[in-house]
Amino acid sequence: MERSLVLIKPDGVERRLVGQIISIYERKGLNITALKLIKPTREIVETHYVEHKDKPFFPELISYLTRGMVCAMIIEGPNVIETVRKINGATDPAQAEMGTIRGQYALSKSENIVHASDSPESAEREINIWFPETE
Ligand code: 3AN
Repeated sequence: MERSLVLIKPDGVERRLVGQIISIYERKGLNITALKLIKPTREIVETHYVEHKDKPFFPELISYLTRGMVCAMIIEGPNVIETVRKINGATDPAQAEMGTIRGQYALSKSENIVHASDSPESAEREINIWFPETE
């Protein structure tokens, strides 16, 4: 059984899409094993996105993620990392298939509504950042 760290980012919470997005993961048959609403600190978000710290969009990314509430989840299931990334769709919503969350709900590459871990190693690292109490 695999775990993924999934975030509904501030645009998703502001637009009241939390319930709809969670139900997409649940209808697929995945299990949400931890969930919280959190207004993340800059430190949490900078640690989460450390791989992008030298990218030109990093400052914009940090202010986006820290501007409001984020719904953070641990989702479990067989092959969950690949499955959730398929459900979320391509990073650029313009490239995302219409059946995906980003295809349906997002327009912009910088505000693309959801995050999901891209490997088992990333998942464990990210779960430690967002849910240190479960470790
Ligand atoms: P993913 O979230 O699909 O794993 P990453 O890790 O490449 O994609 O990007 C992390 C986040 O950084 C994206 N979810 C998006 O918010 C932001 N981002 C990525 N590329 C760009 C870009 N070219 N311009 C602005 N923001 C970007």
